[in-house]
Parts: sequence; C-alpha cells; structure tokens
Amino acid sequence: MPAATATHCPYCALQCAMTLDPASATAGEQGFPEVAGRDFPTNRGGMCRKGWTSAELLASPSRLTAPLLRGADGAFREVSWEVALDRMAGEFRAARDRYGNDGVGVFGGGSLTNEKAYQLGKFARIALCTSRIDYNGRFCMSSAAAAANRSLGMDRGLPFPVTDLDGARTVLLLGTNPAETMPPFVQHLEHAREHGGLVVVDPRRSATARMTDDGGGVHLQPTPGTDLVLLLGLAHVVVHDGLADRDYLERRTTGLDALLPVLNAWWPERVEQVTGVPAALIRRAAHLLARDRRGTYVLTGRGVEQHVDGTDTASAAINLALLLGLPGVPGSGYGTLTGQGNGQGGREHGQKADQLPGYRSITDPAARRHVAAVWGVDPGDLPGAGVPAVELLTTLGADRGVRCLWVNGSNVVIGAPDSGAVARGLQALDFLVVCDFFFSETAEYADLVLPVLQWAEEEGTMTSLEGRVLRRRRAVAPPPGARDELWIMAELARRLDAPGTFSPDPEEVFEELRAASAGGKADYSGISWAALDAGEACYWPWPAGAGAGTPRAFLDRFGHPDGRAVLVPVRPRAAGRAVDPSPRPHRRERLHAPGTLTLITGRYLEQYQSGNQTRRVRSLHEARPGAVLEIHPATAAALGIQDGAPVELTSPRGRVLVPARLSTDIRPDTVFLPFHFAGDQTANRLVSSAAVDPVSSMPEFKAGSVTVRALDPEEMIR
Ligand SMILES: Nc1nc2c(c(=O)[nH]1)N[C@H]1C(S)=C(S)[C@@H](COP(=O)(O)OP(=O)(O)OC[C@H]3O[C@@H](n4cnc5c(=O)[nH]c(N)nc54)[C@H](O)[C@@H]3O)O[C@H]1N2
Ligand SMILES: Nc1nc2c(c(=O)[nH]1)N[C@H]1C(S)=C(S)[C@@H](COP(=O)(O)OP(=O)(O)OC[C@H]3O[C@@H](n4cnc5c(=O)[nH]c(N)nc54)[C@H](O)[C@@H]3O)O[C@H]1N2
Ligand code: SF4
Ligand SMILES: [Mo]
Repeated sequence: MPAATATHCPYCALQCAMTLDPASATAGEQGFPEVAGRDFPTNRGGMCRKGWTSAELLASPSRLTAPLLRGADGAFREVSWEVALDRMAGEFRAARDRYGNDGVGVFGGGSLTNEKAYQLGKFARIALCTSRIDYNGRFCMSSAAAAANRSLGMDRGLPFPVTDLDGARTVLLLGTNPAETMPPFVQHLEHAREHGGLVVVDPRRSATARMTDDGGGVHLQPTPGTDLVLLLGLAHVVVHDGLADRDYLERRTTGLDALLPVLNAWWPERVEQVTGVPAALIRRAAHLLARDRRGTYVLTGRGVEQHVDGTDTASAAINLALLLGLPGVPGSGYGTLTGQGNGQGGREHGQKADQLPGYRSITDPAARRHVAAVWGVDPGDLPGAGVPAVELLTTLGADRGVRCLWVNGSNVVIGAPDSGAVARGLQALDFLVVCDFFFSETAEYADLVLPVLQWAEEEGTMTSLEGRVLRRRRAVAPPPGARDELWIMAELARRLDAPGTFSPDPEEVFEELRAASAGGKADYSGISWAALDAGEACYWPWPAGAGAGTPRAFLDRFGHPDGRAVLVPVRPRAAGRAVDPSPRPHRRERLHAPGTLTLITGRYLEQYQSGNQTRRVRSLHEARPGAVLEIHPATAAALGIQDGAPVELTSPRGRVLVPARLSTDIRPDTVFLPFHFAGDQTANRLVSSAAVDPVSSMPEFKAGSVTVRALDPEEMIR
C-alpha cells in the first residue's frame, strides 16, 4: 500500500479531493491517517471542517467490529459472520414464504459507492425478488431529478463542470446554502459576488444570503413554501419586460404558448402579496438575471425542492432559466446542487423504486430486456416498480407492507419524516437488519446489526455533483471484524440460491455496471477503471467507443427525443399557496393559537445529515453539540422566550425540546431547526409524512407548522 493515498472526502457531493497518509509522523501520533487537501477543480485544495476531521472516525472507539444479533432477552450479542448471514438469509426466506416477495424490503442510501448501489438494486430484484427497494435520496434529490427529467429529458445535477461558475456574473441561488453545506464551493461564486450578481432566495438570512451584503447582490426572503409563485413572478417580469431570449425559445424549446397565460397571471404586486417579497425587488432581481445572459446561472437546493410542490417549483426554476436562454449554452446554465457524497450516482443505478441501472425505467420493456440480459435472468422475472420511501416506511409491518427490512446506508429514525411513526414501524417488523459502521439510532431497532467498511477502507467509484465519476481508494486496512456490502451480498445471494453473479470485487462490479448502463441516459460504458485511476475527467454520459465523456451536456440537444427542452406550465395548486402544508390541527382553536409558526429544517456546517458520523468527531461535537431553535426576537418576546432558554415545539406528530437562539436573520413567522440530532432534539418527530409531492413523492421538510412555547427549565429534565 502506498504511503499516501489520493481519494475524496466521505461526506457531501462536492467530493473534495484529499490525500490520506497513514504513515506520517502526525498520523503516528494521532492514531489515524493525516488528511491533506489535494488540488482538484471542485475544491482546489480546500475543504470544510468535516473533511479535515474525517479521518478521526477511522480510529473511533465506537466503531462496530462484529455482527450483533438480538437474543430472546432483547440484548445484542456478538456472533460470527457465518451465524449472522445464515440467520439473515433464513429470515428473508421465511418472510417471502409467509408474505410473498414484497414482504421483504431494502432501504439504501446516497452515500454508497456506485458499485454498492448498483449491486443493492440487483440484489433486491433478483436475489430477494422484491419490488420494495427505495433509498434516502428520495428525501433529497427526487424533486429536482423529476423536474430535470420532465423539462430537460435528463437528470445530471450540474450539467456542466463546477469551474464554469468561476466566470459567472450572475447566479440565482434558490433555497441553497452552500456557505454552510459546501463551503469550498463558495470560491466558485466569488466572481459573481464581486460583480454584485448573487441573488439568494432564502427565508433566512443564511450564511449564503449574507454573501449578498456590501454590494454582493440581493437577498429575497419569501414566506417558506412560496418559491413557485416567486419564480412565476420573476418569469413574468422576464417575459413582460422583453428580457426573454426569443430566438433560443424558438430553436430549443417547446411549450411556450401554454406557459405564457400562466405567467400573465403573476405580476409582481400579486406575487408580493403571496410571497412577501417586495415587487420592486422582484423586478430588480429579474433584470439582474437578464443583464448578461452569457454569464448567468440558476441553481436550486433543498430549500425549494423539499416541498410537496418541489417538482413544480424546480420546474418553474428551469422555466425561468429557459426563458433567459441559459441551459445548454456555454458560460450559462441551470443546475441543482446534489447533496450526498454519491447522491448523483446513487440515483442512477437502480436503488430507486422505479429504476434500473443507467437511469432506466423499470417499466420500460426494452430497459428490462437489456438489464435482464446483463444479469442473466428472464425479463419477466424482474419485479415491477416498488413504492417510494415514504410509503415504504409508513407501511412497515402492516398488511401488504414490508415485514422484513434491510437498511443499508440510511439512519431513518433521524432522517425520515414523522420519525416517531417510522420508529414504531421498525418495531412492528418481523426482522430488521441494519448495516453501518457506527451503531445508529436506527440500529437500536434492529434484530441484526452488521459492521461495514468506512470510505477510506474500501475501493469503488462515486459520481460527484457535476456528474463526474471519481475513484474512492483504500488508504487503510479495515478492522478485522468488518466486511463490505459487496461481500455481504455475494454471501447472501449464495445462501438464497440467487441467479446471476454477485461479485465481491468492486472493479468487477463496475465492469458489470458499465454494461448494464450502456445505452441508458446515465451511460458509463466508456468509462474505464484505468481512466479513472489515471485521473481522467470522466463525466457521463460516456458511451463505449466515444473518445471522451460529456463535461457539458445539452450543448446540441436536450434529452427528449425531439432534442428540445419543455417549458412545463406549472402553477400553484391552490390560490396563492401550492398546497397548504400545515397539519390538521388537533382542535380548531389551535389554528390560530399563539405560537403557531412555520418550521423550516436544514443544516449546520459542522454536522452531517443524521449526525451518526459527525456527532462522534470531537471538535465537530464541541462546535455544535445540539440543535438550537432559531427564532425572531419579536416572536420570542411575544411568547415569553428568552435567549438560550428552553422551548418546546409540538406538532400533531410529536414534540421537540431545544434551547432558543434569538436572531433577526429569520422571519418573525418562521423558526429554523437543524435535523442532525437525536432523542428530544429530533426535528423529524415534528415533520409530516401525510402529504407528498405527486410526482417525486418528496415529503414536506421545509414548511411545516409547529406550536412553540417557552418551557420551564424543570420541564426539560424529564
Ligand atoms: N454541513 C453539512 N453539509 C451538507 C449536508 C449536511 O448534512 N451538513 N448534507 C448534504 C446533503 S445530503 C444535502 S441534500 C445538501 C443540502 O444543502 P442545502 O440545500 O444548502 O441545505 P439545507 O440547509 O437543507 O437548505 C438550504 C436552505 O434552504 C432554506 N429554505 C428552507 N425553506 C425554504 C423555502 O421554503 N424556500 C427557500 N427559498 N429556501 C428555504 C433554508 O433556510 C436553508 O438555508 O447539503 C450537503 N452538505
Ligand atoms: N427535517 C429534515 N429531514 C431531512 C432533511 C432536511 O433537510 N430536513 N434532508 C433529507 C436529506 S437531503 C437527506 S440526504 C437525508 C439523509 O438522511 P439519512 O439517510 O438518515 O442520513 P445519513 O446520516 O447520511 O445516514 C446514513 C447512515 O448510513 C451510514 N453509512 C454511511 N456510509 C455508508 C456505507 O457506505 N454503507 C453503509 N451500510 N452505511 C453507511 C452512516 O453512518 C449513517 O448512519 O435526510 C433527509 N431528512
Ligand atoms: S465540502 Fe463536502 S466534500 Fe468538501 S470537505 Fe466539506 S463535507 Fe467534504
Ligand atoms: Mo441530501
């Protein structure tokens, strides 16, 4: 093994390049590899605190190192892999016999390598023969993906390299806070900021919104959940002030005639009434976006996508970009910032309920034939589409629901909406298997916990937010008791008499993935392991035989058969508001009860996702030991809430206890909570899973309704 290994950060989709050196003097002292930033286009040697401290977890004392099986007394005991895998295969077989194939289910994640995600989808379909597989990316990228597929005919988060943004003069940032969620990305916005061209849309004055201070641009602070209307207003100004690119619309799009009447109805003063954003600011922002269209980008994040109208809102953002003539033109564009480390690759190769590898549809007969041939099975033996994550998780243990579940790469007890109900569902299962490297809150409900490898202990590929495939490399040996999922799947497949091959070797699985993806939208067939190792820029689609990949998509044509992008005439579903996301109040009087506020949830720089990794890193924990409720001082005063004092948040689903922090960065009608924490601080105990986006099945993470009240400090200690 070479002394220092070139790899990428384990966490987010920016996939900052790093070097891990287990042999340096520092490594010797600290007991884990030394991390150094590595020059690479996305991060240019920079990283955030999570990346710098990531290697600490390789030596964590809380690492899982042996399979844990729950005994009849309810306690976990270490067992051998042989016993663990026999038991798992036995339980899955029994559940299939008892309830049918769809009685077993798999829940994956966007942190898995391409090879593991691909193999997991294959394992579900032909070893377990179930349609019931979905993954945490449903809570992440599904609205943006659905909108891009619908409008552009292909979903690659950024259809251009991140470095293209370096030359931008104007960037519209819709519900995305990269200053905290991808700090090294912010360097690519510097040029636009210098030109006063950042337009940040966020109900909070986030770290990213603060970049618009001192002439950096403008911050629009809409009522949460009203972005669709705001985007219709911006598009209205573009059309009515003659700023649309008529020639581009004529050559490259369809659907303008259907869109124009929708836009007519949303003049800025009307939009102001719904969104609270002043009409003059809407006009100013629209003109800023149109000032120099060969230098303008429109980017979305979870703030506009994680809503029950998230797909339509993302479509409205694409419409705006198309009206301005941006997508598919060098030096301008539309994109969404993918979140998880392999959020992009993880949504391409078959973890999704309705999908086969290469971004193929599981209901398309030609796709089924192609993939079945690669897998060596009959197309008729492939199950049909399964159910999306919320439905899978809300029917656990129920009639026709999943009875025996394998969670591999998600911590649903923290990350999924209505997490209290999810926990009850897990409890109702006949058997739950959780694979993780740390004992997660979800593992607490498991019957069997299997220890897997961390990023720096495994080999594989990841696809970053710009659609570039990267090599993840092994820098250290794994602890003796841990195994990787490819091996686990190979062992289980054998025990389940599965057809086809389940290789434990990542390079072999990648070769198969290439073949399975060939001819699909996300075509990896031309990308070789050798090219990846040589550091070639491997952007998909890269069909076999093509000399190179596709750093910039859509230059000649969009992904639809006619090569054109579609302007989708999206409109709010009810007057003003898309769908009222507020939960049904228990009692009528709660409707107007004092303290009923809009809850938005999101992220801190120092914590990652469910926190199962970053809560164990000492310096990150010290910086952000828990959740804090961000609340406006005027609202706090009206409710008798002091800065730093405990508050209770309730919704019909559950309650959360946290300290308050008074801040004028948030609107008076809105409060903000991060979702990284466990126990009484679990934000998702409050979040509803009752309504989802009709296209993407995204729940409403960003605009719920909660009641907030001051809490007597004694009430906290219970
Ligand atoms: N530190 C850190 N970084 C991460 C992650 C992490 O957990 N921690 N996770 C990674 C993942 S998986 C993802 S998906 C990305 C997410 O990255 P982002 O999309 O940047 O993250 P969020 O904080 O979820 O939401 C962004 C912003 O949306 C705003 N927002 C909330 N509601 C609304 C609304 O109705 N309208 C508008 N316009 N804005 C709204 C919030 O105030 C917030 O500032 O981050 C990735 N990077
Ligand atoms: N309220 C609210 N909820 C949200 C969001 C929000 O903004 N607000 N954001 C949503 C978003 S964007 C996302 S992406 C989800 C994430 O939600 P989760 O899936 O709950 O988050 P993670 O912490 O990434 O969970 C991954 C788990 O898998 C483990 N793990 C990591 N890598 C591997 C691997 O290679 N193999 C295996 N077997 N395990 C691994 C980690 O240790 C961790 O326990 O949360 C969603 N939930
Ligand atoms: S920005 Fe993302 S990839 Fe880069 S160091 Fe931070 S967590 Fe890692
Ligand atoms: Mo995400």
